[in-house]
Amino acid sequence: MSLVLYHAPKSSASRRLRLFLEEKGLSYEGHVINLAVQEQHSPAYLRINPMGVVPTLVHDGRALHESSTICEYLDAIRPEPPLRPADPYDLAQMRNWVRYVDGLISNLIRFNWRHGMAAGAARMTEAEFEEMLKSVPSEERKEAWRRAARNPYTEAELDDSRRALLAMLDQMEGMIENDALIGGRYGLADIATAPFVRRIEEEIAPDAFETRPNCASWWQALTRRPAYARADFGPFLA
Ligand SMILES: N[C@@H](CCC(=O)N[C@@H](CS)C(=O)NCC(=O)O)C(=O)O
Repeated sequence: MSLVLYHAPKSSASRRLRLFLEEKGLSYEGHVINLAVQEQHSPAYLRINPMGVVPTLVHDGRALHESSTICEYLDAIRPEPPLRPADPYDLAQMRNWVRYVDGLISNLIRFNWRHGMAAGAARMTEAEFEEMLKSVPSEERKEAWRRAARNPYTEAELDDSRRALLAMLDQMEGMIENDALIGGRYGLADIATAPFVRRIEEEIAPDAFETRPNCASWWQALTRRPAYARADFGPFLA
């Protein structure tokens, strides 16, 4: 089978998919999309990912987008090792958890885009910036670009986002069983959450584990997995 991955090293959705691919033992041809120069908005890339975001996985010539959808697809075509719960209730819980985590992305963006993305956009003239925005497919992302490049998030807004991300850890603290989030078995819920936790521990709230022992143990177990090292999660700030 031919798998071609379009991704960015520091992107959380790309990290999720790389970790999933590694857990499955699937090899792929990787192409880095340079987000700092808006390669994700180029006409060629928009043809395979109309949302203008990474990652995209092309399987035997057919493009797939949305990292969690791609992970489920891979689990369906390569069932071993299973990374989705077999039990229908646990499967439903897993999907709702991943949906919740994905819904937190705007909070992560407030922290992440202050680095490479904002700096790249800050170098553009107003005319260049407005021209670039025309190729951003979603209104939400246009607004995120305007904020990161021209009107940086305030400390109060960053605090709100930090609180939202820590609330995720608080939920995890009550869910974790056997160092896994759903049904006591490692899988997509853990893999989907890992890139967010990586950013929390690295920059957003480095002391978060001190008061959350289950999360600390979960994170230690996850980061000791050989697939985690191969998926190459960082550092973000280098
Ligand atoms: N829900 C999407 C999110 C994809 C996404 O937001 N990707 C970010 C990097 S993590 C991106 O491409 N940002 C660039 C942009 O929005 O211009 C997924 O899971 O695939």
